[in-house]
This record gives sequence, C-alpha cells and structure tokens, in this order.
Amino acid sequence: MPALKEIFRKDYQAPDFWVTDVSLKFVLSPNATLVTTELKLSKNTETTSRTLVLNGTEHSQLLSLRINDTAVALDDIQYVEHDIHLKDLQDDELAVTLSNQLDPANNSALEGLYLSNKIFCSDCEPEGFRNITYYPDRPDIMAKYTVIIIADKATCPILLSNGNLVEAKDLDNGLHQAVWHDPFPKPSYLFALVAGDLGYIEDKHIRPDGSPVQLRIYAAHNEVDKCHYALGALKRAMKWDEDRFDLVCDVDQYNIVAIHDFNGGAMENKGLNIFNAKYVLANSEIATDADFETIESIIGHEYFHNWTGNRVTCRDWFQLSLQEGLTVFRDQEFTSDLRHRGLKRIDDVKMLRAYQFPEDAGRLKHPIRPESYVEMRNFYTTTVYEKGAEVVRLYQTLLGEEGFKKGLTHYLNKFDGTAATCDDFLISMAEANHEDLSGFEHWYSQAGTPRVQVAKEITENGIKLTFKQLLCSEGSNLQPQWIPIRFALIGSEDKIIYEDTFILKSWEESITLPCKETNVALSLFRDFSAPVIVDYPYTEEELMKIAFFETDYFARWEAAQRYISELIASEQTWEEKQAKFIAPFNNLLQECRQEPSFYALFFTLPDPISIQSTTAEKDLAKIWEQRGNLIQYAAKTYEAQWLEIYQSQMIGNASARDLKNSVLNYLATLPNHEVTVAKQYEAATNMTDRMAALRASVLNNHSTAKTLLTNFLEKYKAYPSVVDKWFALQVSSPYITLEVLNHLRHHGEFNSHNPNRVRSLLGALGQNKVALYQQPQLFYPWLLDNIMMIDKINPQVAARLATPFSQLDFLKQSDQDAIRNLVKAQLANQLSTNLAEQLSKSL
Ligand code: 0A1
Ligand code: ZN
Repeated sequence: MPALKEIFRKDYQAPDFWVTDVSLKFVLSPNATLVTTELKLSKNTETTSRTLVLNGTEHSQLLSLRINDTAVALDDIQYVEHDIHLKDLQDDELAVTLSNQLDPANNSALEGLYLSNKIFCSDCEPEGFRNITYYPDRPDIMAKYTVIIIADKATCPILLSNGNLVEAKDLDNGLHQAVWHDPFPKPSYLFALVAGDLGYIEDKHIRPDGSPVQLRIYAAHNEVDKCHYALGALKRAMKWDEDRFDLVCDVDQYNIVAIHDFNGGAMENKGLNIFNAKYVLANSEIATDADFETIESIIGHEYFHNWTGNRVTCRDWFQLSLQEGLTVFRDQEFTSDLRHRGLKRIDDVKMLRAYQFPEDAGRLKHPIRPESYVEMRNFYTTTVYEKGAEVVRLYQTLLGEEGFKKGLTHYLNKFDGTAATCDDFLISMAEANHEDLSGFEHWYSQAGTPRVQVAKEITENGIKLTFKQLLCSEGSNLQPQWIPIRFALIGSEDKIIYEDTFILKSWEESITLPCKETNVALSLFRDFSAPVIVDYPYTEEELMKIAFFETDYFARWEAAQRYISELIASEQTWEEKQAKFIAPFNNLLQECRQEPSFYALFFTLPDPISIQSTTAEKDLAKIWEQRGNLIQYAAKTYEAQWLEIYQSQMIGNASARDLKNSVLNYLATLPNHEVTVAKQYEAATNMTDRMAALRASVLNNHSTAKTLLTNFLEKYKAYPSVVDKWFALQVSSPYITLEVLNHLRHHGEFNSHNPNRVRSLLGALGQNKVALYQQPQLFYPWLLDNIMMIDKINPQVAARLATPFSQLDFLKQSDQDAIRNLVKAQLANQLSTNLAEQLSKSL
C-alpha cells in the first residue's frame, strides 16, 4: 500500500504568489502533445515567505523552465514528490515560462488531457490541471487565461477552450490554430480544452437586456440529432436563474460537449461545460422519462455553477460543499419549479436515504466540510453534495424564499471574483437577513445523521410535544444542530387542525400546542424539513390518517412507506399482514387516476434495504421474500382493478406511464401476466415502456427474460447509454449468479476503460444488497478482484466502486468480518492512493 499523506483543513495557508495571467499553447498530438505555459505572477503581500510551488505529476515530462529571462537547468530544479518548489524568489512581479510533453492517448485515468473516441478532452477538477502543466493548482488562485490550440485540421476541425474565440486561422502542413481568451479570472480546475471532429446544434438565449448568448452543444456527428432536448433544458435553466435569483448569463458563447469516456457526470468549466454523453444525448427511443428529468437537472446544475462555483469559487477543497451543496439545492429548486415540487422532494429524499444515510453511518463518514483528506477525488460524495444541499435548504426553510434570495444575492455580491468559505456563506445569509444563524455552523463540522426523538403527551393545557436530538458524530465537544421541524396535527374529522414549524435549537425542548382534541395524528417533518432520522412511535391508525389526509406529498408518501415497513417487520401472522396490507388498496385503486405519478410512487414498496435500516427486522432475505409475496397477494386480490387501471393509462403522457408501469410491477408477479409484460415490451414506442417491461421480466425471473434481453441488446447495440442499462439491469437482479457476472465481464460489449460501462457492472453489483446479503462469500471477492483490475486503469473510478466495502453493517456479523479480512489482505498489494484511502478507512 502507498504511504497515505493526510491533508488537514486547519493547515490552510494562502499562497506566496498569485497568478494574474496564464497563456497556454497546445500543439496537439495523440502521443506527444506539446504544452507551453507562460505565467505572470505577483507576490501575495500578506505572506512573508517567497516560495512558488508548481504542482505536477509523473504524467508530464518537463522540457524547459525559465524564470523571468533566466533559464533554469532541469537538474537544478528542486522537487517535493512531483511538485516543483522555487524558493527565495526576490521579485514581486514574476514571469515563468515552461514547456512539457503529454501522452493523452495513454491517459486511461481520464484526468488532465486525454482522448475519448479520438476527441481530445480535458477534465481538471479538482487537481487534474497539474497533469497538463506545472502550475500552482489550487482553487484560491484565480487568473485570466489565453489558450492557443494547434492541431491537424482534418482530424481536429473543432478547437475549443473557455471564453471567447478571438482568432482562428490555417497554418502550414495541414495544421490550424484557434485562440481563446477568457476574461473572467478562474481557478485552474475550471480550465477546459476540447478538440476533434465534432458536429453541433445551436440556438440562442436572449438576456433581459436584449443581448443574445450563443448556445451550442457539440457531439459526434451521428449524435447531434440527440442533443435537442439538452439544448432546450439549457435555455430553461438560463431563464429560470433570471426569474428566480436575478442571475444572468455572463458569457456570450456557452458551449457544451458530450464525451463518452468521462469520470464524473459533467463539469462546469467556464463557458465550456463537458458532459458525460449519457447526460446529454436523449430522445424517447433511447431515454426514459426519468432520464429526461435527470438530463434537465444536470444541464441546469452545470449552468447554475456559473454563479455558484465559478464567479464565486471555493478557497480550498475542504469547502467543496460551498459550491456543490448550494448548486445541488439550486438544481433541485429548478426541477421543483418546472415540474412537481412534492414529487421532486420525495425523489430527492429517496436518493438521500439510499446513498447518503448509509455513507453517514459507514466507515467513510465525514462532515459536509471534511477536516482532512488523502485524495480529494474521494470526497465528491453524496454527503458533500446531497447532504450539503439539505443544509442549504435549512436556510431557506428558516428564512423563507425571499430571505434566502436576499442572502444569496448578498453572498454573490460580496464574494464575486473570489474564492470563499462555508463560513462566508453562513455569515452572508445572517447579515442579509439580520438573523443569528450560529446554530447552523455545527451542520458543517459534525458528521452522522442526527436522530430526533419525539414524544406526544396529552395534558390539561393541550398537546405537549417533546423533541430530543441525538448526534452520532465523533468528538467530545458535540454541539446541538439547529433542526427545523415542520409538523401538523390531523384531527378526528380527518382535517389538518394545526400546523407550524418549530426550530429545535438545543438538545431537548418541549412545546405545548393549544389543542383540545385528543385523538389526533401527528405528522412530523413535513416536506422532510431536515435531514434526520425520526424516532416516533406512530400508531397504525396515525399512519393511515397521514397517508390519506395529509396535504403534504412527502408526509403522505412517508406514512405509507412506514406503514408497510413496520408491517413487514412486525410479529403478526402472515394472514394478518396480508389483510392489513391490502386494506387501503380499495380506496387507492379508486383514486389513483387523479394523480398518476404520485400514486405510482405510493404503490412502489420501500426497498428491502430501507425496510431493514428503519425497522427491527434485520434478515434481508426474509424482508425481500415477504415484500415480494405481499405485492403478489395484492396483485392477485385486485387483479381485475389493476388490469383496468393498466389499460386506462395506455395512451398518455409521462404521468400515465408512471402509473401504468407501477401497476405492471404488480401484474408481473402473476404467472398469467408474463405475457402482458412481454406484450408491452414488444409494443413499446418509447424507452420508458420498453425498459419497464424488460425490468419487470428480469426482476421477476420470467421465462421470457432471456429472449427479451437478447432482443434488447440487438436493437440498441449502437447506443452506449442503453447498453449500460442492459448491463446494470441484469446485475441488479436478486437472482444474479456468478456465472452471469463472469459472462458479462467477458462480454464483447464490456469495456474496462469506459467508466459508465464499468459502473453498469461493478457499481450495480455494489448496490445489489439482496444478492450481496445472500451470497457475500461469492460476490464480494469477485467485486474486489475486479476493482483491483480497474484500479490499474482508472484509480478514481476504482475508488468510488469500493464504497460498498465501507458499508457492511447490513450483513450478518460473521460475513462482515470475513469481508474485512479480504480487504485487509488486498491492502498488501499494489494499489493507487485513491483506492488505498477508501479501503484502509473501510477497516
Ligand atoms: N463539479 C462537477 C463534478 C465533477 C467532479 C470531478 C470531475 O472529474 C474528476 C468531474 C465532475 C459537478 O458538480 O458537476
Ligand atoms: Zn456540481
């Protein structure tokens, strides 16, 4: 295992030199790209030492270095690991010129400059720029960039970088050159370069002052016809940011490029967003309704970064949640405003609980603002992103939409063009609203999901509620976090008789509500008003009341999920469980056509792992079996009604498809409806319906599944994101076997160099908790071996795939021990620092 060097937040120091201007010249060639870098620097008057650190890596071969007009002999250069340390520089203004050579074609880690399908492409966040040139690669150094790109015109007709194209001309020998200038100072992680044979579509956005922004989406020539939806989404995002936050696009050319080999989802490089192609390319033939929504939100996310991330960036990487939590919050609000706020909230909470809660309870847990890291790339986590967004949402819950906007505007004005911290954000919110928000501070420094215990007591003066918070963070000096609790009381006439928001600011507080009714249902954390686990002994009657009579979508859905989870975990007889499970369906089946998408969520039972983590039942196999049996029992009991709903939603929009396909999941459990599933697969005119049928067939182990899978691959071989779905679906089946895994691993369509394809196999297995629970001794060693193989190609992707090894609590104790021994043994082998950090912390 490599030595792991930990970097601490408390050790932040400002640099001795700022960079004001960067000039980069690239002469592109797949195996020998020449980079010439000219830097203008000036002394930071706030520090006394005079050392310039130019970060580098083993991937770039330094050819020359000059400081002002003096050449530095390569042998005289002092390195600390791969970083150049230039000490005792006496001038306050400096010019540094250097040249180096890169091998993009062999950059399988996809950080820095690499080739994807013959397209030159860069990815620099967080510390990839140092793979391109030697540079003080830290986000608090913001400079203006001029980029000259020279390449072969026949193979690379398109040459792109950040900012504005200021010159384009032909050169000798079939070469051509483009010069881009970005007038906005930016940190190095926002640098981007793309060059290759690409097509594009374009449109424009008209800003409030009447001026246009030219919008282009670039993709492979045969894919540009699938970019129209993304382009529309970009226009909607621009308009929304103007309407909601008065934030206007500040560049005249806004380019997006779709790339097939990409480590992340997308990247907000100034004026030149680079996207994982799966989040751009879409039409109804290859993308599901859910895919369309995801694409819209990611297009929005990267655009919203232009203000929250680019104009104001983070001072150091510990502050990543400053821009990511805030920008996720903004993209969530975008989707909520354009689509359905209540349903969006349910989706986001499902995602938070499925991925972030386990992370916050596992061995890689960290606060949204971590205190230390070894490899920053390992901290692009659901905690920093999604829990970070929940923390930003707390401000809005407390201050209201107007107060939040006031705070955001103040923050952006105050820190425009600079690199800021999470504290700066909190203080801005407080200043703009003249509020004390000090209790929010602890959300940034304490890890773990807080638990809130609630007790309800009927007293002479009314209903007394007691709230108590329990934190599971480490450290001796834990402080209570401010927790907004939205709640309501539903009275005996099934109406809401009281609603309020209480801010829990200390460890324990009580309130008494002036309410004389005694038979009330208490609905807690409406709209999921804080990212906590709620301990309250709901009665079945209370849950039913909330599920049927609450007005808050999240609360209704949540109550139904709890009802089912508790039922499955309870000690009642199977007959009692069946009876109680199907009782509500009589009404639900009548009502569901009024709000198809909501009822589709309502009909979808909680995942086995969610039932296990929220109840006393720990046998995941038993949960999975009972859950399946209940679905089948409801399917059988109401078969005629299900079928009638199913048929009524045949022609319709996305909501109709939601409902129809949730009903299909019931019907698919009945042997006589295998044919219904197969028919839907064949007759489908869009990917939503086709995929839903294929999924129902595979997850119910239908005899037709194999034929449908073969047909599916044949049909969609040319579409990478669809082939990814084909892999992931098979791997997420509870019936998966080692034989099928090996078959997929050696399938002609598997590609260990493509992150999406790797994730569709190894990522999907890590998420298949039912299979992992049942046969840990088979699947974990297989997964680890394959992660080790990927680590040799792409450490960043491998490290991410290893997170399941840090979340073993759902397994039997003896299985956990065996797997940790397996991990321990692997640590003796050669691994990247990325993977070593994740695996060693998992022990
Ligand atoms: N800033 C991007 C996330 C991202 C991070 C790292 C990447 O490459 C290593 C790429 C993208 C976002 O939040 O969308
Ligand atoms: Zn982001």
